[in-house]
Amino acid sequence: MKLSVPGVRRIPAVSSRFARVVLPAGLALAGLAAATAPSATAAPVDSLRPAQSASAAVLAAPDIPLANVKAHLTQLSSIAAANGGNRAHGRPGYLASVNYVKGKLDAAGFTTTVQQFTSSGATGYNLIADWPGGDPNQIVMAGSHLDSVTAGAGMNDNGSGSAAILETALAVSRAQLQPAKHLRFAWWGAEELGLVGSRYYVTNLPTADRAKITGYLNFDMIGSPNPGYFVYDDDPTIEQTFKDYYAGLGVPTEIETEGDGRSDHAPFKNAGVPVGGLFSGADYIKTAAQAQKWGGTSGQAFDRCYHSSCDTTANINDTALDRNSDAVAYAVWALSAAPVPPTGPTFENLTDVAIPDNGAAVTSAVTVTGLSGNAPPTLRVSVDVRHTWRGDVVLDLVGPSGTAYRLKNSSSSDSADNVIATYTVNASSELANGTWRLRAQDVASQDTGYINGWSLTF
Ligand code: DTR
Ligand code: ZN
Ligand code: ZN
Ligand code: CA
Repeated sequence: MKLSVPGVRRIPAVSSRFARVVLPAGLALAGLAAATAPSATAAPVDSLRPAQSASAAVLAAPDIPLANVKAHLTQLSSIAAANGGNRAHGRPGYLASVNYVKGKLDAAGFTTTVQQFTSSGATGYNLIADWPGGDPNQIVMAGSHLDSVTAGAGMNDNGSGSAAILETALAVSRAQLQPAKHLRFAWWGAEELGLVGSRYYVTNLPTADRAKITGYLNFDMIGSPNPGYFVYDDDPTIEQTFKDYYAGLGVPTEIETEGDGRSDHAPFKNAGVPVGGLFSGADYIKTAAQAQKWGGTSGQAFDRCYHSSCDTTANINDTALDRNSDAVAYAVWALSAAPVPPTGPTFENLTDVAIPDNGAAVTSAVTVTGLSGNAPPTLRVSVDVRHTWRGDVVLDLVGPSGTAYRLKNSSSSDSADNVIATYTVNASSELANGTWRLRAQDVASQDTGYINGWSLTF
C-alpha cells in the first residue's frame, strides 16, 4: 500500500504509522562505508536478548506466506516422487532436495556452503547459508534436517521445518534485513540416522566459532496433522521469545520435554550453545486435555504418519505450519536485531518520486528544524523504495553539507524486489538542522520503480 501523505512531516518521537514501514531501529549498515564521510557505525549489540518488546518485534517480523511454504513442500514432494519415493540420506532424492534449497538461496543473495560427510557408506550433505552482514561474533542460527526416512517423502518430518526456515531466509532477503547479529541457516543431512549431519557440523566447527553462536533454533516437525504447540525448554531467552509469539496469538503452548536428544539441537546444546525450537508432535498420543486447548483428536497421535509412507503433503495441518512458520520469522527477527535504542524525533517525506530507468539520480528532501547541535553517530535512515530487480538501485543519504553517505550499492545479482530497510549512519559531522536528501539512482536498464517514502530518526 503506498503511503500517500505528501510533503515533509515531523512526527512525534514514537510514530506508530511509519512503524509499519520501518524495520527494527538500530539496524546497522552492512559493510557499506559512507561516501566521503566517516563510515557508518553498527549499533551496539549485547548478549542473546530479544531486541525489542514482544509487540514491537511482532511488528517488525513479516508474515511468512503459507502458500510459499507449501510451494516448497510441493517441490520436495515432487523430488521424492521422482527419486524412488523418498529424500533419505544416501539416496538421490536427498541431494536433489539440497540442490533445490540451495538454488533458492543463491538467487536470494545468500552465501551458501555444502558440507560433505560420510555415513553408513554414503555421502551426506549439510547446506549452510549465511546472510551477508551483521556482527560475525554474534551468530543466530536456524536449522532443520532436510532428510526423510526411506519409507516416504517426509513432508512433516521434516519438509515442514525445512520449508519454513527456507521461506524465512527468503523473507530476510526480500526485506534486505540488516540485523545487528549475523544470520545463518542450516539444512542438515542424515538426522534420521542419528543426528549425523548436525553432529558433524558441530564437531568440525572450531571451538572459537561455536562460541560465536548466540543461539541455535531447531525446527523438526512443525506441521503435524493433529498438532500440538510445543516449545523447547532449553535456553530461557529463546523459550520466552517463542512463548511471547504464541501469547500474542492467544495460543497456549506446552514445554517440549522429551525432545532433548531427539533432534539436531542436541549437538549444539552439548557444545554449550544456547538452543531452542518448536515441535508440533510425532507419534505420541494427544490427550483429552490437549485436544481441549488445541483442538484436533484426542487419543490419536500428533502425527500418525510419523516415519511412514503416508507422510505426504496431505499430512500437514496448515494452521500449525502457518503459525510455526511465522514463529520462525518472529524469533529470527527478534533475536538477531540490535537492542532498540531510544527513539528521537523523526522527520519523513512520503511523496512518491519516480526513479528513471538507467537514468539520472533523483532526490527526496526532508527539512529538519528545531534540533540543536550535530546529528548523532547513529542516525537512522528508514527507506521504502518500490523497485523490481532492486540490484539496479543505488541509494545515498546526502547531508545538509552536501556530503553523501552510501546506504546501498547496486548489485547485478540481487533480483529481488523493493528496498525496505533501516540503515544506521554516522552523521555526526553534519549539523542536525537543514535539508537532508535521499538520493536514488537506477544504474541498469529495465525494471523501474519509485521512492515511496523515507524518514530520518535522530
Ligand atoms: N526425532 C525426530 C522427531 C522427534 C521426535 N520427538 C521429538 C522431539 C523434539 C524434536 C523432534 C522430535 C525425527 O524423527 O526426525
Ligand atoms: Zn524423523
Ligand atoms: Zn525429524
Ligand atoms: Ca532498471
